[in-house]
Amino acid sequence: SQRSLWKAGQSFEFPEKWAKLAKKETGFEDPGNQLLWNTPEGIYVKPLYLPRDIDMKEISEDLPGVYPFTRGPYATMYTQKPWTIRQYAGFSTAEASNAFYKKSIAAGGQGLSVAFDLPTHRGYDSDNERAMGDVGLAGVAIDTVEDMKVLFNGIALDKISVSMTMNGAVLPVMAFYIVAAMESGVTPEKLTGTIQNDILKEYMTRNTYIYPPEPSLRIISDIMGYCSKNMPRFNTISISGYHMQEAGAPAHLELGFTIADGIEYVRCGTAAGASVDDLAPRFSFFFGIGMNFYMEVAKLRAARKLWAHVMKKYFNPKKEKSLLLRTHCQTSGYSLQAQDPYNNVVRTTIEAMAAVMGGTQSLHTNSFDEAIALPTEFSARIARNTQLILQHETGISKVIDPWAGSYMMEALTQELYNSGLAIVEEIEALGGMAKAVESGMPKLKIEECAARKQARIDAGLDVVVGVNKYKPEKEQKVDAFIIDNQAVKESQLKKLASVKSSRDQAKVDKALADLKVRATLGEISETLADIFGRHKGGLKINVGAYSSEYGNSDEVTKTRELVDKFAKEAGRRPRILVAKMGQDGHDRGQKVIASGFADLGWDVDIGSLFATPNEVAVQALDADVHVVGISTQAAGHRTLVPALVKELETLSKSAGLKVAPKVVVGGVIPEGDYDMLYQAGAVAVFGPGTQIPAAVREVLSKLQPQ
Ligand code: 3CP
Repeated sequence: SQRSLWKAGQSFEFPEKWAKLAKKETGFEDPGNQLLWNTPEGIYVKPLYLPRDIDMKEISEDLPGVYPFTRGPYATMYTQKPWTIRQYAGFSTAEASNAFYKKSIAAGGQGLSVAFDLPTHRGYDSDNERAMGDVGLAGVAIDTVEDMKVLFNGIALDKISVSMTMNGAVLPVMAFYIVAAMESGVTPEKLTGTIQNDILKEYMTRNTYIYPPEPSLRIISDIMGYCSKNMPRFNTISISGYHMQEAGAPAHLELGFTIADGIEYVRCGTAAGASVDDLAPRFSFFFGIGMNFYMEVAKLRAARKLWAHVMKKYFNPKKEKSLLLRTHCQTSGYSLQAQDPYNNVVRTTIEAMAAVMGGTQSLHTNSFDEAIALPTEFSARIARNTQLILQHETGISKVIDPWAGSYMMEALTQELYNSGLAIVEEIEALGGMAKAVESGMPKLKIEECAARKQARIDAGLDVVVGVNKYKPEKEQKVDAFIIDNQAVKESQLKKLASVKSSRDQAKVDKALADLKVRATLGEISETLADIFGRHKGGLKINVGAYSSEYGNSDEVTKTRELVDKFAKEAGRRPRILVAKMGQDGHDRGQKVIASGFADLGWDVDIGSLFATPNEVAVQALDADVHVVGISTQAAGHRTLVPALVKELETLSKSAGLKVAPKVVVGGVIPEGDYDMLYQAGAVAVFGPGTQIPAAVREVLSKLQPQ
């Protein structure tokens, strides 16, 4: 494959002396160019870097803490204060999460990072019908200020910094946080931490928006404005590329889109009346760190330089702090595998090293079992210890920006800077990121890269150890942490009822408009949704991206033949509805499966995000599909799949159909759930790492042509 890339691609010069030796070793005519690696970023990584690859004039003055901050935002970096170990966590009830936080701090965690459950993100109280499958699963359920007080009980909010990943329901969550702090004696100006508050990337990838873009951006500006006046120690936004990487974006897209998001937020905030120097010093960033080690180190270096340059160019701030890119990083969830899962400890360690060598300010390391379920206490401990070991047992933090001056690292930093800048300029030409998001361009670009990546893995071009090569003979089982969704829901319902019965309802009804009483998260969000409406995401499928990357192998031909045979017998192509249910908005899997099935000959329908089982069943019958494929990433399948099968059966019966559409389920599914899903009526269950042609064949084998 390297040789074919070389033919299509660029050509570089290498020293003759080396080329001769390399030719002898490889037998290649032009070894330097035949060993080039064309990365998903479109960057040609060379086998050998030389002094001529770097521009000494460009880098020789670079110093940490000095504009453009390529070498780090602070002069002394980790030699004085290592990065913050900040593990994203939260599950079930506020009580359970509070106990977990206290234990984590005692065991070496240095800052908190709250994961809210999906109904909280989407502005639903736990008693809402749409919340039924998701309460307390992917994070902690917070309905009221009372829940928030319990969440931080016994934690000094003026000392320990708290990051809250919240975007859609950011108004009630910030209000609850501030009131909970005040009622524990901490005034807003003492609060330290970060609110994610980055709505643009929600429309591109993460999908936990509530309202349409325009009012959402107004909310973001209001929060930034309020915090910069009243909470000077609080970072008012965490501009996030992480979710783009998780959705499939290579480093250059993650970098370019994230910086372009940042520019849009400065514009929004300044348009609302703040000055750039009021806002930008408390902007922070968030990047994902995947397995391409050199590229990820270069990405953080390039990001600091790019932000400093564009801020100066577009806004010319007076304060130097307005030019600083400070960032949190998280190791890649996508790189984790359900197969041979202890390999994930190694993957996470390598990614953590890239984040640290790139100069991150704060870091989350994933637990090895996260491709299977939520972390257990054991796996969370290993994840945290990975960072403690890097901080205490290696000499890594003793040297600032250790890769500086490497021909390769400096060249790669500059190349990523150039491609990031080109994307920023492309977005500017479209009128800024809000307009670009509206056009759907960034989302489609990211989804195309995701389909290509999956095809490369399925075709064995990209090796994933233990998944498509070097598979273990026996599967390694790990304990999965399962949350009892029903129990959490019951406990939340009791607490909600108690808050609702102990307050003056007439006063609440009267005052919900100005939001001054103990309103619940759902009440506040629904009130705003009445005015703003709820946003609906786009439903486009990338056609051709999967098969063009996979190429025409026997496997593809064989699979297509089976699909054609089915079509001939049935009189139509097999048809699948690829759907998502509940409040789980992770749609990388859904989109990749849709592209893959379509490219392998299926008729594919795609379901809206956040559907109820009834809505999916209605769409399936309307479209007369043979099969409904449920993509699940947040554990809601335990409640929602049985409900879907029932709905399909009932609706099919009343429509006079002999058989209901079959149900298959794929995604992050613990082994222990397989039996339960089969018993509920699913005919196939696919874990992460499933090869798409194999899935196509298995699903076909479950269908009778009708
Ligand atoms: C730092 N400081 C120093 C030095 N280093 N002072 C002197 N010498 C040094 N070498 C100072 C800083 O100026 C700062 O003080 C203080 O120490 C803390 O350092 P920091 O760099 O600001 O670090 P931290 O407080 O940890 O803040 C890091 C950032 C923050 C800025 C990135 O925004 C953050 O913590 N973000 C985390 C975001 C997060 O956890 N997100 C979770 C996403 P001053 O404050 O006085 O300047 S989880 C999403 C998962 C996927 C999903 O969405 O589902």
